[in-house]
Amino acid sequence: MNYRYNIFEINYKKLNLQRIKLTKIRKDMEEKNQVEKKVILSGIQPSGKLHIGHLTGAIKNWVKLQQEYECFYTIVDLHAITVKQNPAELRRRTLETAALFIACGVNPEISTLFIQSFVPEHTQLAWVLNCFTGMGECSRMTQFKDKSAAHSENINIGLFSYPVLMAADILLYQTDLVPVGEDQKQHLELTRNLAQRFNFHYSDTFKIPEPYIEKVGARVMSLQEPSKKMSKSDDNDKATIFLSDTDEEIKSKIKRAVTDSDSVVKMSNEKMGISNLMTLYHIAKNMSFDDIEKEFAGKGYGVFKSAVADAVADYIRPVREKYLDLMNNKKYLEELLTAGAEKARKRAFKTLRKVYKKIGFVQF
Ligand code: ATP
Ligand code: LTN
Repeated sequence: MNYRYNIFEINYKKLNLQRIKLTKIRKDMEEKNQVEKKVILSGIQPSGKLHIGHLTGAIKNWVKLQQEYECFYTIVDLHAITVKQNPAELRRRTLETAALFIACGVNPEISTLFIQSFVPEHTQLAWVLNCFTGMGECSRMTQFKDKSAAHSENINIGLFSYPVLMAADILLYQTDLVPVGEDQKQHLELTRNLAQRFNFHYSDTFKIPEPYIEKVGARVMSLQEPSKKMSKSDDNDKATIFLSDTDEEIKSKIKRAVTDSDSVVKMSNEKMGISNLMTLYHIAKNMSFDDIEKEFAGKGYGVFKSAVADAVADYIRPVREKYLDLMNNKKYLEELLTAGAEKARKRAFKTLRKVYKKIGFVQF
């Protein structure tokens, strides 16, 4: 009896030791995986209300990728001030933007959510990168040309070096992938060039990031001028479906969307208005373009627009409801943004320190 009891005790101890060993191995592996997870960074300016283009062009992909990658999503308020902003509105929109990220499915427990101006390393690295960027490079940027035409009274140096600050946002985190809409491709190209230039001068310092641009939804067009991209700063409210719009507002905007004098529902470069509505329907219903063409063959634009209006209203409704809920809990938002910035700073500081050392700044 005694003997049996002893054997059992020895085995138990052994088992326990093994369990401790296994837990340690599992923990080590988890940590290793964490370190090895590829990094994503992306951002949106709090310069206006977010619209359906932000969801389909950027945030939808952020949500899709957040399990597989280590993600940093930022509200780029420093970028927003390159055009005139009302201070109270900027403050409010910054929180609204954070709430909308979460309402669209960004999980703050998995992804790091932060406000750009909370992390001073962004402007610090931007300054260094400014000294490696040619005037010609910035003047070629389409967004600079468009924005300086739209804000001719305020063509400031911040607007000019906007893409350099964006490069700093990305390079600070040793980012692998940048999910953005089609219009940001050129800025990404400049980011890659700057990283390669710096690495060439001073040895490997920055990861060279890749853009991640989905084909469908990467460029949602204005409902009123379908040759222009849908924009939060459009003067015409009817051109844009905001994520905070009510069902009635969404339906009315879609029913009034500019189309053409034809009546055939078909994807075509000559039918930008209809193609844009088909893209929205495709996203909201997850239906192929062929099936959409078949469903509406011979039915005319009236029936089609009504179906798009209902589908998009159904698609946006849960986002709006979650957003309104979050806006009633500002303390929660503020806390998670503060925690996000702390985490972001740890990573950003490591890169900035390396950069400062390489360019010859005295280190203490
Ligand atoms: P603005 O309209 O004020 O000039 P913006 O909306 O282009 O600004 P951001 O708010 O910073 O600029 O854009 C954030 C992200 O949303 C970017 O990845 C951008 O490519 C994407 N995005 C913006 N508009 C659209 C759109 N119409 N279709 C698809 N993606 C878009
Ligand atoms: N310029 C971007 C916003 C932006 C961004 C970034 C996007 C600023 N910094 C870093 C991706 C990564 C725009 O969409 N207008």
